[in-house]
Amino acid sequence: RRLVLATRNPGKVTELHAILSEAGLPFELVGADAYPEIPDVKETGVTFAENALLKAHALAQATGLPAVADDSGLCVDVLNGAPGIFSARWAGTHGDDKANLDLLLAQLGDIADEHRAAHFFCAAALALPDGTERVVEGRLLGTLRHTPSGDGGFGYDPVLQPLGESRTCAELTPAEKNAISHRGQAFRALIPVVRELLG
Ligand code: ITT
Ligand code: NA
Repeated sequence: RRLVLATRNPGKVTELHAILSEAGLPFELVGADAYPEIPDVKETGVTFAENALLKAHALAQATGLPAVADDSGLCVDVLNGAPGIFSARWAGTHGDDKANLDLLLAQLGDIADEHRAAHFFCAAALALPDGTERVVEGRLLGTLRHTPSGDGGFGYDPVLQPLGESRTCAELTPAEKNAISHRGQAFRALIPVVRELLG
Protein backbone atom coordinates (compact mmCIF):
# COMPACT_ATOMS: atom_id res chain seq x y z
CA ARG A 1 0.00 0.00 0.00
CA ARG A 2 1.32 3.39 -1.00
CA LEU A 3 1.00 6.92 0.31
CA VAL A 4 2.21 9.70 -2.00
CA LEU A 5 4.18 12.64 -0.56
CA ALA A 6 2.97 15.51 -2.77
CA THR A 7 6.08 17.67 -2.54
CA ARG A 8 9.16 18.25 -4.70
CA ASN A 9 11.07 20.12 -1.97
CA PRO A 10 13.97 17.82 -0.96
CA GLY A 11 14.23 19.39 2.52
CA LYS A 12 10.59 18.57 3.20
CA VAL A 13 10.91 15.05 1.76
CA THR A 14 13.75 14.24 4.19
CA GLU A 15 11.80 15.58 7.17
CA LEU A 16 8.52 13.91 6.19
CA HIS A 17 10.22 10.52 5.85
CA ALA A 18 11.59 10.87 9.39
CA ILE A 19 8.35 12.19 10.90
CA LEU A 20 6.05 9.68 9.22
CA SER A 21 8.38 6.67 9.64
CA GLU A 22 8.36 7.20 13.40
CA ALA A 23 4.61 6.52 13.35
CA GLY A 24 5.05 3.09 11.79
CA LEU A 25 2.23 3.61 9.28
CA PRO A 26 1.52 0.54 7.12
CA PHE A 27 2.33 2.43 3.93
CA GLU A 28 5.23 2.70 1.55
CA LEU A 29 5.97 6.43 1.21
CA VAL A 30 6.37 7.41 -2.44
CA GLY A 31 7.71 10.83 -3.44
CA ALA A 32 6.14 13.02 -6.14
CA ASP A 33 9.37 12.51 -8.08
CA ALA A 34 8.14 8.97 -8.81
CA TYR A 35 5.52 10.71 -11.01
CA PRO A 36 7.58 13.18 -13.13
CA GLU A 37 4.84 13.24 -15.79
CA ILE A 38 2.39 14.87 -13.35
CA PRO A 39 2.72 18.67 -13.66
CA ASP A 40 3.12 20.84 -10.56
CA VAL A 41 -0.17 22.30 -9.41
CA LYS A 42 -0.56 26.10 -9.43
CA GLU A 43 -0.66 27.29 -5.82
CA THR A 44 -3.60 29.65 -6.27
CA GLY A 45 -4.91 29.41 -2.71
CA VAL A 46 -4.82 32.37 -0.36
CA THR A 47 -4.05 30.28 2.74
CA PHE A 48 -1.52 27.56 3.58
CA ALA A 49 -4.43 25.13 4.06
CA GLU A 50 -5.89 25.85 0.62
CA ASN A 51 -2.54 25.34 -1.08
CA ALA A 52 -1.81 22.13 0.83
CA LEU A 53 -5.21 20.75 -0.23
CA LEU A 54 -4.63 21.76 -3.87
CA LYS A 55 -1.32 19.86 -3.90
CA ALA A 56 -2.71 16.77 -2.15
CA HIS A 57 -5.80 16.54 -4.40
CA ALA A 58 -3.74 16.95 -7.58
CA LEU A 59 -1.53 13.97 -6.71
CA ALA A 60 -4.38 11.85 -5.36
CA GLN A 61 -6.40 12.40 -8.54
CA ALA A 62 -3.48 11.82 -10.88
CA THR A 63 -2.18 8.68 -9.13
CA GLY A 64 -5.33 7.12 -7.72
CA LEU A 65 -3.48 6.86 -4.40
CA PRO A 66 -3.92 8.67 -1.08
CA ALA A 67 -1.64 11.72 -0.96
CA VAL A 68 -0.33 14.03 1.73
CA ALA A 69 0.96 17.54 1.03
CA ASP A 70 2.69 20.32 2.94
CA ASP A 71 2.30 24.03 2.41
CA SER A 72 4.48 26.05 4.71
CA GLY A 73 6.38 29.25 5.18
CA LEU A 74 7.77 31.95 7.42
CA CYS A 75 5.44 34.63 8.84
CA VAL A 76 7.13 37.77 10.20
CA ASP A 77 5.14 39.90 12.64
CA VAL A 78 6.65 43.26 11.65
CA LEU A 79 5.96 42.43 7.97
CA ASN A 80 2.29 41.70 8.77
CA GLY A 81 2.79 37.97 8.23
CA ALA A 82 4.89 38.13 5.05
CA PRO A 83 6.45 36.27 3.31
CA GLY A 84 3.76 33.76 4.41
CA ILE A 85 2.40 31.72 1.52
CA PHE A 86 4.91 33.48 -0.75
CA SER A 87 7.94 32.22 1.23
CA ALA A 88 9.24 29.95 -1.55
CA ARG A 89 9.31 32.76 -4.13
CA TRP A 90 9.85 35.85 -1.97
CA ALA A 91 12.83 37.09 -4.04
CA GLY A 92 11.22 36.14 -7.36
CA THR A 93 12.58 32.70 -8.29
CA HIS A 94 10.66 29.79 -6.80
CA GLY A 95 12.82 27.77 -4.43
CA ASP A 96 15.89 30.06 -4.39
CA ASP A 97 16.38 29.69 -0.63
CA LYS A 98 19.47 31.89 -0.44
CA ALA A 99 17.96 34.78 -2.38
CA ASN A 100 14.77 34.57 -0.32
CA LEU A 101 16.68 34.61 2.96
CA ASP A 102 18.98 37.45 1.87
CA LEU A 103 16.03 39.59 0.80
CA LEU A 104 14.20 38.96 4.07
CA LEU A 105 17.24 39.98 6.12
CA ALA A 106 17.65 43.11 3.98
CA GLN A 107 14.00 44.01 4.55
CA LEU A 108 14.39 43.68 8.31
CA GLY A 109 17.66 45.63 8.31
CA ASP A 110 18.86 46.36 11.83
CA ILE A 111 15.42 46.27 13.46
CA ALA A 112 16.00 45.39 17.12
CA ASP A 113 15.57 41.85 18.47
CA GLU A 114 12.31 42.63 20.29
CA HIS A 115 10.74 43.46 16.92
CA ARG A 116 12.01 40.33 15.13
CA ALA A 117 9.28 37.90 16.19
CA ALA A 118 8.30 35.37 13.52
CA HIS A 119 6.94 31.87 13.15
CA PHE A 120 7.10 28.97 10.76
CA PHE A 121 3.66 27.70 9.75
CA CYS A 122 2.71 24.39 8.14
CA ALA A 123 -0.56 23.07 6.79
CA ALA A 124 -0.55 19.30 6.26
CA ALA A 125 -3.25 17.93 4.00
CA LEU A 126 -4.48 14.42 3.24
CA ALA A 127 -6.53 13.78 0.11
CA LEU A 128 -8.02 10.50 -1.10
CA PRO A 129 -8.83 9.68 -4.74
CA ASP A 130 -12.56 9.78 -3.87
CA GLY A 131 -12.23 13.46 -2.90
CA THR A 132 -12.14 13.00 0.88
CA GLU A 133 -9.89 15.66 2.44
CA ARG A 134 -8.46 16.65 5.82
CA VAL A 135 -6.07 19.43 6.80
CA VAL A 136 -4.26 20.17 10.07
CA GLU A 137 -1.77 22.87 11.05
CA GLY A 138 1.31 23.48 13.16
CA ARG A 139 3.51 26.44 14.01
CA LEU A 140 6.92 27.14 15.51
CA LEU A 141 7.39 30.50 17.25
CA GLY A 142 10.75 32.23 17.29
CA THR A 143 12.80 35.31 16.56
CA LEU A 144 14.88 36.20 13.53
CA ARG A 145 18.65 36.51 13.80
CA HIS A 146 20.50 39.38 12.12
CA THR A 147 22.81 36.96 10.29
CA PRO A 148 22.39 33.31 9.19
CA SER A 149 23.91 30.55 11.30
CA GLY A 150 24.11 26.77 10.81
CA ASP A 151 24.24 24.30 7.91
CA GLY A 152 21.28 22.02 8.70
CA GLY A 153 17.72 22.13 7.46
CA PHE A 154 16.74 24.30 4.49
CA GLY A 155 15.06 27.56 3.56
CA TYR A 156 14.90 30.12 6.36
CA ASP A 157 16.26 27.71 9.02
CA PRO A 158 19.58 29.60 9.46
CA VAL A 159 17.74 32.72 10.67
CA LEU A 160 14.89 31.39 12.83
CA GLN A 161 15.77 30.85 16.48
CA PRO A 162 12.92 29.02 18.23
CA LEU A 163 11.64 30.52 21.49
CA GLY A 164 13.63 29.11 24.41
CA GLU A 165 16.51 28.03 22.13
CA SER A 166 19.94 29.59 21.80
CA ARG A 167 20.47 27.91 18.40
CA THR A 168 18.86 28.49 15.01
CA CYS A 169 16.81 25.74 13.37
CA ALA A 170 19.80 25.11 11.09
CA GLU A 171 21.93 24.36 14.18
CA LEU A 172 19.50 21.80 15.61
CA THR A 173 19.87 18.12 14.73
CA PRO A 174 17.18 16.86 12.33
CA ALA A 175 15.52 15.00 15.22
CA GLU A 176 15.57 18.10 17.44
CA LYS A 177 14.00 20.20 14.68
CA ASN A 178 11.30 17.64 13.87
CA ALA A 179 10.39 17.32 17.56
CA ILE A 180 9.36 20.99 17.80
CA SER A 181 8.78 22.17 14.23
CA HIS A 182 5.61 23.36 12.54
CA ARG A 183 5.97 20.39 10.13
CA GLY A 184 6.54 17.88 12.93
CA GLN A 185 3.47 19.13 14.79
CA ALA A 186 1.23 19.20 11.72
CA PHE A 187 2.18 15.76 10.39
CA ARG A 188 2.06 14.11 13.82
CA ALA A 189 -1.49 15.48 14.07
CA LEU A 190 -2.27 14.05 10.62
CA ILE A 191 -1.18 10.50 11.51
CA PRO A 192 -4.30 9.53 13.50
CA VAL A 193 -6.37 10.96 10.64
CA VAL A 194 -4.53 8.74 8.15
CA ARG A 195 -5.16 5.73 10.39
CA GLU A 196 -8.83 6.61 10.80
CA LEU A 197 -9.50 7.05 7.06
CA LEU A 198 -7.16 4.38 5.66
CA GLY A 199 -6.88 1.86 8.49
P1 ITT B 1 6.30 21.89 -2.64
O1 ITT B 1 5.21 22.86 -3.00
O2 ITT B 1 6.66 20.98 -3.76
O3 ITT B 1 5.99 21.15 -1.37
P2 ITT B 1 7.82 24.27 -2.06
O4 ITT B 1 9.24 24.47 -1.64
O5 ITT B 1 7.33 25.05 -3.23
O6 ITT B 1 7.64 22.70 -2.31
P3 ITT B 1 6.06 25.75 -0.28
O7 ITT B 1 5.32 26.43 -1.35
O8 ITT B 1 5.28 25.20 0.88
O9 ITT B 1 6.89 24.50 -0.82
O10 ITT B 1 7.17 26.75 0.27
C1 ITT B 1 7.74 26.57 1.50
C2 ITT B 1 8.87 27.58 1.70
O11 ITT B 1 8.83 28.03 3.06
C3 ITT B 1 10.21 26.90 1.49
O12 ITT B 1 10.71 27.26 0.23
C4 ITT B 1 11.06 27.50 2.61
O13 ITT B 1 11.67 28.66 2.14
C5 ITT B 1 10.06 27.90 3.68
N1 ITT B 1 10.02 26.88 4.73
C6 ITT B 1 9.00 25.99 4.96
N2 ITT B 1 9.32 25.17 5.96
C7 ITT B 1 10.54 25.53 6.38
C8 ITT B 1 11.41 25.04 7.37
O14 ITT B 1 11.10 23.98 8.10
N3 ITT B 1 12.59 25.64 7.53
C9 ITT B 1 12.93 26.69 6.76
N4 ITT B 1 12.18 27.20 5.80
C10 ITT B 1 10.99 26.63 5.60
NA1 NA C 1 3.31 27.64 -1.11
